[in-house]
Amino acid sequence: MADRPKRSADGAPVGRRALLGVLAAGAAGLVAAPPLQRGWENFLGAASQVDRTGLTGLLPNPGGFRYYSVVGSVPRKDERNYALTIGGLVENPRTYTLPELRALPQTRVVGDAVCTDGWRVDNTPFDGVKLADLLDAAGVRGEGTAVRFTCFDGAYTESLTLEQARRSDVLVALNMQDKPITHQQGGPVRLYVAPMYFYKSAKWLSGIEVTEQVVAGFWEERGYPVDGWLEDADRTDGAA
Ligand SMILES: Nc1nc2c(c(=O)[nH]1)N[C@H]1C(S)=C(S)[C@@H](COP(=O)(O)O)O[C@H]1N2
Ligand SMILES: [Mo]
Repeated sequence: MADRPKRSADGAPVGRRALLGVLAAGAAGLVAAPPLQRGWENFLGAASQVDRTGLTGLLPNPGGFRYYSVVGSVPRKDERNYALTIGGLVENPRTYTLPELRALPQTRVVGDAVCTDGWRVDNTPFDGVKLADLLDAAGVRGEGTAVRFTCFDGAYTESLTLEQARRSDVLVALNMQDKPITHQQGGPVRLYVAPMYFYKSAKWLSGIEVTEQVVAGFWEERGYPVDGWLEDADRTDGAA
């Protein structure tokens, strides 16, 4: 992924160098006095407010993950207001609440989270509903060949071919590391596409739409491959 484009600044008011200094100072303070998780999230939120480029991905985060968002602030959703809509080229479009998703059969997938920026967190357990199960329940129509994902951050999108989406290691994930996925990590519901780079695993998932062809996602419009396979991935889904 050496030819990956730099995330371009879209009007960030602070120079990258100046911002890095501010962030480094903040990070140094955090080493001395680790804040409550909530405080850390607020700090990250404030950082991504001034920088919409994903630069906050450089910040270390508990557990080895980096916080990524392409927007400054993302609304919080929980069992009271979360909804996942499945539509497009399906026989039975519907909306699932969080309790409804939790009541469906849960599958565990243990895989790696690998960002194109060079960090990775190996052997991470995710639990949730197989995307294949939701697609089967919705009844994909004959014209459907791909799936488009939308997010309640209002900006991020992703996509998979229908064949990729039906793999046994692609989850609509509710838990990560045996805990409900936090807001910061894309909760209450994110996608987990185990065999691909982590940019495919859309956070804050709110929409699943079956489409006639692949629609390039947020980073894909900016040069990333739609087929974001990890080098060691089994592209034939041998587990299915
Ligand atoms: N909605 C949304 N999903 C997203 C992203 C994002 O910016 N917005 N970034 C992607 C990228 S590039 C990575 S590496 C992971 C980061 O997940 P994390 O913030 O839980 O570490 O989320 C992916 N999904
Ligand atoms: Mo990433």
